[in-house]
Amino acid sequence: MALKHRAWSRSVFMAGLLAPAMVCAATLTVDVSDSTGAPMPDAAVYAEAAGGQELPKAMHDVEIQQKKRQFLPLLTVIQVGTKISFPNNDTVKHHVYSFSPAKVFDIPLYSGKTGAAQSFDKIGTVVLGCNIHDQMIAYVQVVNTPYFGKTDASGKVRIEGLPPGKYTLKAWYYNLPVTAQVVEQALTMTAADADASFKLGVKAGPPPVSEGQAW
Ligand SMILES: [Cu+2]
Repeated sequence: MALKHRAWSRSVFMAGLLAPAMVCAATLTVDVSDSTGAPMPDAAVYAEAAGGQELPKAMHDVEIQQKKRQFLPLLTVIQVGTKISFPNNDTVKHHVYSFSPAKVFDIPLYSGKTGAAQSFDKIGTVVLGCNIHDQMIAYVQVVNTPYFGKTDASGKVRIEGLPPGKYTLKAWYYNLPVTAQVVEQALTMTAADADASFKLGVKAGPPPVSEGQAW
């Protein structure tokens, strides 16, 4: 009797745990293309709350490496409040900095794993540079939602676990004009998976070298 009772409570407990994820969260697949219709990799895509709903915090520490005198990856999307560290895998030293209003910081010349973690507490775009190597550039898009991703080589991104509700779906790309770098559309999620697409007004391509780092 005791055993049977325990099994029953356990299954009720498990159903309670599983139900919200199975019933209420859906996957959004977003396709981003450039002005010629070609797939656009390395675009940030994120869904912000538009119905006044509280979104969860799902922050994990992140790394931006330096390898062969490049930052890896080129684009990092994070939820506001996330920490990023900057391990240096090269034999040369790097001096990582940003002058962007969303995060001004400076890690003077260092080698090895000592690129101290920085906390990104403001929403916006952070452009990273290296004081020694002008060709080094990377972007951090700091967003106010846990529902984000970046497009792969085929211009696609899947955002999982979106609860039903109203959102503003945004796309950001480094080569869009600075004053219009975020493109947005309204999004209503139900319990069903959904698709969306963006066509951005520039051609997909590598970021500008050096002069793009000054802001
Ligand atoms: Cu460097």
